[in-house]
Amino acid sequence: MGAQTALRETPIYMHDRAIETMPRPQLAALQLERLRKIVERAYRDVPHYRRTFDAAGVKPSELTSLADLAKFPFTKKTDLRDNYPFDMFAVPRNQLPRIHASSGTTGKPTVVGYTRNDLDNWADLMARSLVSAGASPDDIVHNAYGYGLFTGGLGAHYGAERLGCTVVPISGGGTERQVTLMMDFGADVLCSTPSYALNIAEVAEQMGVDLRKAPLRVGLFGAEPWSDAMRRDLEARLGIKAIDIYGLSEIMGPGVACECHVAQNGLHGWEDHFLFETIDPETLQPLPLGSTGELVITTLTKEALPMIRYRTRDITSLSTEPCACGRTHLRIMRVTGRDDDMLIIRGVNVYPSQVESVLVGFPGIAPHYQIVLTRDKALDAMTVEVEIAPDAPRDDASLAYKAAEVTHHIKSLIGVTCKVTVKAPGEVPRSQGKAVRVKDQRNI
Ligand code: DLL
Repeated sequence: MGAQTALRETPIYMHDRAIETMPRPQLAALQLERLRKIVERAYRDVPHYRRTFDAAGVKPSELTSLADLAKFPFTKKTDLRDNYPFDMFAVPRNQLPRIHASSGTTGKPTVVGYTRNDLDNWADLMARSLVSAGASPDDIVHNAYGYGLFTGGLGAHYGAERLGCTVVPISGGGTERQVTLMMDFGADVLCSTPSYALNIAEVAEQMGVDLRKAPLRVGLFGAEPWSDAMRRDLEARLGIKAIDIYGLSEIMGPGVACECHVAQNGLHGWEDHFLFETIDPETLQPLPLGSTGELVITTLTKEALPMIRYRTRDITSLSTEPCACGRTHLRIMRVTGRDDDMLIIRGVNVYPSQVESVLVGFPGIAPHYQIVLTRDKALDAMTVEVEIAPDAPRDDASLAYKAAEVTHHIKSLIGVTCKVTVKAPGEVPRSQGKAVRVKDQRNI
C-alpha cells in the first residue's frame, strides 16, 4: 500500500512505473531477449568482440540463459584505450550525434559514443532517476555537474528536460553565483557531486544565505564515492533529501542506477537496459547476490557502444530484496570506492570514503579532507589533512589535541595508523567537481 502510494506521486510516468515494478521473472525474460540480440550484434559489428569471443571459444548462439553470460570474456577500460578513438563502436561514426570522453589519469582518454536512440534512452533513464529521487516535472533543476566531455552535465540536463523540468545549466564553478541564482530562481533540485554540494553549502553559509529556507528539496549526488556521514551533513546544511546517483561514461553516464527517496538504501539499477553482476576481482568468478565484489555491467540496448561484461572496478554488492518504493529492479549498494582507489596502509585496506565517514560530523572538524600518501622506508604511510571548524579554538594545544583525537578515531574505527594534520579553515582545497581525495607523493 505504502509502496503504491509512493509510486503514484508521478502519474506521468505510467509506462516507467510498469517497467520498474515488473515481476522479476518477466524482467529476466526481457533481459535475455535483449542480451541475445546485443551479444550477437557486438560479435557481428565490433572486431574487438569477434576477436575476444573467438579467443575464448564462445559463440553468441550459446547464450540460452542469463547464466550463460559467465562464459563470455570481460571488457576492460584498457580495451577502450587500445581501440582509441572509435574502434569499439558498432555503428559508423556518422551515425553518432554525440561523443563524450573521460580524461583518465594516465594515457589516452576513454571515448564513448551515442546514437540518437542511445541519447533518447539515456534521457529516459536519467528522467527515471530524477523521479526515483523525488523530483517532479514542475521542478527547477540547478545542474552544477560539469558540462563538456564529462557525462555529468549533459546527462543530467537532458534527463531533467525529458522529465519536463526547467533546467538551469550552470555547470561547475563560480560558487557564489551558484548560491545567488539558486536563491533567486528558487531551485528545487540540485545536481552536483557531493563534494561540490558541500562547497556550495559552505559558500552559502559564508555569504549569510540560508539555503534551508529556500525551496531546495532534493540533491542528486554522484560521480564519486561519498559516505552516509556526508549525506547527513548535506541534508542538514541544505535542508534536502540527498540521493545517491551512479553511472559511468563507458556504460552511459549518470542514471545507470539511482536511489529512491522512499528507502534511500541502495541504488535501483535500471535492469531493462543493463545487466548487473558482481565478481570476485581475484578469481573473476561470479558472486552470489549480497556478496561484496566488483560490479560488472552489460548494456542491453546500447547501439553505438555495446559493452559486454564491462569491469567497472567499483566495489559493491547487489540486492533483490523488495524495496519499500515498490520497484522490483535490484539495488546496487553504496559504492564505497574503486578497487584501484583502495589504499593498503601497513597491511590494512582502506578506502578514502571510510576516512570521510570518520571525519564528517566530527566535533570541531570541518568536513574537508585530503589524504597524502608518502613512503616510509618500504611501507606506504598515510597523512590525513583535515581542517579545524571555523568556530573551534585554534591555539597549538587545541590543534594538537584534535589531531590526536582524530588519529585515535581513525585507528579504532578503520584499524589504520596514520598521521593527522589539522589545517586552518580554507586550507584544504575545495572541490569544483570530482574531489581529489588522495595526493600521492610516494614517488617524489
Ligand atoms: O561520473 C557519471 C556520473 C555523473 C555519475 C554524474 C553520477 C553523476 P565517469 O566520469 O565515467 O562518469 O566516472 C565513473 O565514477 O566508475 C565510479 O567509480 C564513480 N562513481 C560514479 N557515481 C558514483 C557514486 C560519471 N554514486 C566512475 N558513488 C564510476 C561512488 C561513483 N562512485
